[in-house]
Amino acid sequence: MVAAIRTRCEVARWTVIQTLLALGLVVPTTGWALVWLYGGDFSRSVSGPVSLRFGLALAAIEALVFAPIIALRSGKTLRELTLARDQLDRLAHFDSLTGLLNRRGFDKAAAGTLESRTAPGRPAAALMCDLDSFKEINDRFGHEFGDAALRHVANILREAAGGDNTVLGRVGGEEFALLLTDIPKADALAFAENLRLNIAARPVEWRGAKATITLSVGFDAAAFWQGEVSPLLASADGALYVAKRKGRNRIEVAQECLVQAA
Ligand code: GH3
Ligand code: MG
Ligand code: MG
Repeated sequence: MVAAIRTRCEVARWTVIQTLLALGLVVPTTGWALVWLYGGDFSRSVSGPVSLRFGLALAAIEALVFAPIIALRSGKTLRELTLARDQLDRLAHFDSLTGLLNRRGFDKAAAGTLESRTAPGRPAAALMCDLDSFKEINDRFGHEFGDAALRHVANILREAAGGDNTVLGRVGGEEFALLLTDIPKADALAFAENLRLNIAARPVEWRGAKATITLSVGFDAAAFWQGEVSPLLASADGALYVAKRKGRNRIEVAQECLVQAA
């Protein structure tokens, strides 16, 4: 954000400079054009055609000097604006701690994936994952260890989720969401179970401390999903609460009645 504001100040500064340069080009040229037009009074010492040639030569020199400067500065300004826009876009859609999509980025990517893949209706599954008793991890090992644990879990999820058919995001403090498309329900469930076991089997190690992290998962799948992703995610979220209630470190599959294709 600070960089974006700095870029805006820079753009304003260079807009002023460019305007002055452009004026530097236009004003003398206009002046010489006037000398040429009303020659007699202004140019007693130079005749009409001489003042014209002189004016044109001056304009050409100014154009040769200033045009590349203006063009270079405009190119730089455009590059800076593009960079600032990309940076803002990144901040809006990605989580800075883990590098995963944030909630907004996840929703956008999930909607795009479903739109491009579902017609006329393809299998899709949603996983809502929440780290178990994470407050205790923070309380016991410190917030920085907690951050390292979040990065660690994010890396395991990222490894597992590689591929065009999966959208992964950190959608809350210690909550992650996955959308799997074009995958049968049984395979998606096996994927989720594998993920849960993998995270439990790979403890976080950071600055001499070590802790095992476990994950509760709410799962929902539809054989032919059409429409928005939010009902599928909401249904998986409902199942997540059941997984917590039933003791954590487990996967809970949403009840069939909650699986509704739009
Ligand atoms: P449960 O098993 O019911 O999910 O228990 P929990 O302790 O994981 O859940 P709770 O909602 O009580 O606490 C979530 C904790 O996650 C509290 C909060 O400080 C921590 N947390 C959220 N975001 C971050 C973060 O970015 N870094 C760190 N270190 N901790 C975070
Ligand atoms: Mg939790
Ligand atoms: Mg939570």
